[in-house]
This record gives sequence, structure tokens and C-alpha cells, in this order.
Amino acid sequence: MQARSVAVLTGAGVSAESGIPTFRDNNGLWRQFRAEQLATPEAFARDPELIWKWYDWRREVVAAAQPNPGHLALAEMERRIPQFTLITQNVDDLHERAGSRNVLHLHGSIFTQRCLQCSRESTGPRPQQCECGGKLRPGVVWFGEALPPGVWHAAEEAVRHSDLLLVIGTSGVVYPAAGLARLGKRVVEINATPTALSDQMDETLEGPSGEILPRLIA
Ligand code: BV8
Repeated sequence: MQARSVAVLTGAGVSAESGIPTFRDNNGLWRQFRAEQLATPEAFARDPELIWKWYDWRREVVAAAQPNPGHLALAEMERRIPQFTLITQNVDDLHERAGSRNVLHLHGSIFTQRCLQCSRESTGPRPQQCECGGKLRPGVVWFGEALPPGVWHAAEEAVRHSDLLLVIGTSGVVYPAAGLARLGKRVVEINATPTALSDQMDETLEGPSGEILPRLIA
């Protein structure tokens, strides 16, 4: 890969081979709900305990999962390519556990929680309440909520200045994240199936990212 500056946008598909259910496949226990119904401030206001149950379950699934060869290949790419930025929609920590250093989490992290009263954010095991006595919410970006401005700006800049943008394991239906694909000079999609973004790609590599990415760095 002769590109000097590379940006990567990943979605749930890059963690699928680690056993983490994607959003739009029928992911077992929660298939009777759609992410759009649960991952919202309204759902949390209506039933905070149900929503925390969902996130606690997902935290266990992530903690028990291992990074797959796709995550490891992306960490290797970062070591080899001078200007490399990994942007993810995922809230899991598998990119970091695979060795990626500079990860932009557009939608936050499943292991953080934020106080509804004082907005203090903490990472790790969830206490019953904040030190200030306030209630805690998951530290992720829900539907209808703005992305962290600094992270979004950094992601846009990285894509604008990239020679190559890899769009990996995302259905491309969630905005503004999916809109990054439009900003790339040269955009290559890696996905198990065609997606909403495929027709705007310069190239698509169809198959599991855990198999395709290691071949790219070989
Ligand atoms: C905002 C965190 C405004 C929480 C998530 C109508 C039209 C257009 C847009 C909208 C609309 N109505 C509302 C909107 C906006 C909305 C949106 O885009 N809705 C969609 C559903 C239509 N967006 C928002 O609300 C965003 N905020 O717009 O704010 C604003 C501005 C200023 C001030 C106030 C407000 C916020 C969106 C963030 C939502 N949070 N996650 C949590 O995780 O619990 S989104 C959630 O979906 C995850 O982050 C996930 O990553 C993301 C996207 O899904 P994907 O990653 O693509 O996963 P998916 O399952 O869909 O696809 C998996 C893919 O992998 C598939 O393509 C599959 O083929 C592939 N695959 C599977 N296995 C493999 C594989 N590929 C390779 N290898 C494999 N092995």
C-alpha cells in the first residue's frame, strides 16, 4: 500500500469475528429490540434499569471477547504508515486491546459512564451513583445526540487529508459517521456484503475483514 496518509472508519462488522453481535443482524438476546429503540435518551429516561441491563450485558460480551486478526492488522498498519488515523463507530475496546494507539471513538465507549447531574465521566466498573449523588448514564452517543465535537472534527480532518480511506464493517446507515465516506479522495470498502455506501466506493473488497485485512498487510 503506497498511500502516505491513511484514514480508516470501522463499524460493528470489524468486531463480528470476535463474537460481538452487530447491530443489524439478529443479535440473539436483544433481537426483539432495535438499537434505535434502546440507544436513545428517551429509552433511558423511560426505563434506566432496562437500558443499563442491556449495556451491562454488552460490557460482559466485550470483556469476554478477544481482538480478531482484523483488529491486529489495523494496529500493525498504524505502526507502519506515518500518518494513520483509526476512526471507529464501535463502543468496544478491541481496537485498543489489539494495540491501536490513536483511536477516535465517534460514538463513545461502552466502558465509560457519565453523571446526569455533574457530567463527570469515569471508566471501569459502574458505581451505583456518582460521588455527587447523581445518577449515571452510559458514556456513549445515543441516537439524536451530537457526537463529541472535538472527536468529530479530528475525524473529518483526518479523512480530508488522507490519500486513502478504508471503510470497514459498517452498513453505512448511521450519520454523520457514514458521511465521512464522501470526504475521502480514494475510498475502499471492506465488508462481508454490499452496503448503502458501496456505489460511492472506488473499490470494494467483499469478505470477512478478519481475513482481508491481514492479507492487505502481508
Ligand atoms: C445526530 C452508540 C444530530 C450507542 C450508536 C434519518 C435519515 C438520516 C439520519 C437520521 C435520520 N433520522 C435520524 C437520523 C440521525 C441518526 C441516524 O443516522 N439514524 C439512522 C439509524 C437513520 N444519527 C444520530 O442520531 C447521530 N446523532 O445525528 O445528532 C444532532 C446534532 C447536533 C445536536 C444534536 C443532535 C448519533 C448516531 C450515534 C448512535 N449511536 N452507537 C451504542 O452502541 O449503544 S450507532 C450504532 O450503529 C453503533 O455505533 C454502530 O457501530 C453504528 C453503525 O452501525 P454499524 O457499525 O454499521 O453496524 P451494523 O450492524 O449496522 O452493520 C454491520 C456491518 O458489518 C454490515 O454491513 C455487515 O455486512 C458487516 N459485517 C458483518 N460481519 C462482517 C462484516 N464486515 C466485514 N467482516 C465481517 N466479518
